[in-house]
Amino acid sequence: MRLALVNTNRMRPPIAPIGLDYVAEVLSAAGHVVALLDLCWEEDPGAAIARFFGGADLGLVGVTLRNTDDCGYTSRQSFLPELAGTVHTIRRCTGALVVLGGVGFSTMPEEALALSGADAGVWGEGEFVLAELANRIERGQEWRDLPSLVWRDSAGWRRNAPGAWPLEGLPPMSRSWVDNPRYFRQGGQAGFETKRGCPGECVYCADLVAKGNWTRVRPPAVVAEELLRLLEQGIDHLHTCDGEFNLPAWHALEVCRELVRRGLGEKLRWYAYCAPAPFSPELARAMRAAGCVGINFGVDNGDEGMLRRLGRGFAPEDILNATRWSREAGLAVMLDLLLGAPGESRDSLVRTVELMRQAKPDRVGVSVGVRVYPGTKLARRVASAERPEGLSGGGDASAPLFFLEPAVAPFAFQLLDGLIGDDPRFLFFDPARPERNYNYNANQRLVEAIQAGYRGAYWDILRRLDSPA
Ligand code: B12
Repeated sequence: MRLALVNTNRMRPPIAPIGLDYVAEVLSAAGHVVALLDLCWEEDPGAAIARFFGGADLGLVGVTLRNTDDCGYTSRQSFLPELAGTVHTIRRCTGALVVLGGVGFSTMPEEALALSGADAGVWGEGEFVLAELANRIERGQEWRDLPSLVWRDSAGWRRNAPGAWPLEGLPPMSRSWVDNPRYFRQGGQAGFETKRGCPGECVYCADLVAKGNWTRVRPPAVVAEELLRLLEQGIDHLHTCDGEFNLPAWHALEVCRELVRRGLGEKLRWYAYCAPAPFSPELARAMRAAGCVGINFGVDNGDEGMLRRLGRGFAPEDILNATRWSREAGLAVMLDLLLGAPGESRDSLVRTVELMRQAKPDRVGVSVGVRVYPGTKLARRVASAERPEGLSGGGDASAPLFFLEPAVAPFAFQLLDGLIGDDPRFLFFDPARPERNYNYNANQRLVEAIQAGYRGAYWDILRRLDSPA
């Protein structure tokens, strides 16, 4: 069957839609003819859609939504209205079935479908379901029973039970469906995935509701082959696209050993998201040997009680150790904070900034105000009758919902400013401070740095801009 895939993410700096790269590969391997429309590169998306779909005879259109919004308490840009506009324009140009997918979509499938008017969606990973959907449509068979499908009948929304597919079943990824070299030139990096799903229990986490809490790992040799395909395209700076690279740690070690065995450690420079535990000096050294140059630890908070309330499985001591071991191994370290969750207090904020200073990372990302996703423990908690205050936004699907602990809301920003002062290691998730902003949505400072030749993780590019070697 002939089908089309559409990328709707137009954020700058641009991040390649690796999900569509993978989905396209699998559809093609299943014998379908795939055309990809990447709206990231189009000045006039409406005209591009009309051009692309004009006269095309298609059986299916897949549309990806990576980000529902930019998740910034101070910026709050939603991409759902734009998605709705794109789906309406596609509908005017083709009668083919329109199916949504993507991690953003999977955080709130019913809302995204209702708002956009698409026919159905696929929750979680898309490769297997979309290929089977195309097969069934081609054969004129019923498809509404497919696993992971979200659809509507007269009784309302239906979410079919998720499927479980071992990733060994994926074909080798050529990474050729998306213009990865162009993304590299303008976005400074490419992504690669070594595993899916995260076993963590963080109360606020979107990954959990969008991908599930069961981990699926990819064979290390397959990961290495994929990195070679990117290297062949001149792409040597990468970022992991796993929830956390070191969960499970044994798999992270195996991937690193495979990259070393293939001599990729000297050819690549990559960055990873990691949890502060389980971590070890051995893993830090293995990652460095495999070409990793920086780790972003999502630590959230430096206060023991807050870490427990957030459902994090580590203690402040683990943050200190992970940072020290990484730096000793020659890795740059970013510690990412998520402040203002239920229970935050003046003391916990002070303790957190103190712990960050004690840890001595290269950069600290300060994000205040927590995005509340439907289906998370946090959503259940803040929506309960005892705790309605602290919420903002959420009036309709395109106004992202946030929580900021009312006990610190009146002074949190000012207190943090005072505690941090002009320490250049601290970045803020705040477009109103362009020189220290690590919200990557419409980040002009990064766009210009990448244009000037900087490559790598964005926090590390910001670090290098501030302290040129
Ligand atoms: C790695 C990562 C980053 C890296 C990207 C590195 C890179 N070079 O790719 C960096 C640090 C740059 C980054 C930045 C941002 N990120 Co980010 N990021 C992630 C992370 C961890 C992985 C994303 C990924 O690529 N996964 C791997 C691919 C293969 O999976 P996938 O895209 O989900 O695709 C699969 C399915 O969704 C599905 N699918 C995809 N498309 C389609 C289409 C159809 C039709 C179908 C049927 C299926 C389908 O099939 C695919 C294969 O199985 C996710 C969390 C997560 N675990 O997914 C957050 C995440 C996507 N990011 C998020 C956010 C908010 C951002 C930023 C907006 C933050 C900011 N304001 O700066 C920016 C946006 C950047 C941009 N230009 O888009 C949020 C989005 C939440 C939301 N509300 O939508 C997430 C979910 C994190 C979170 N928990 O909050 N990010």
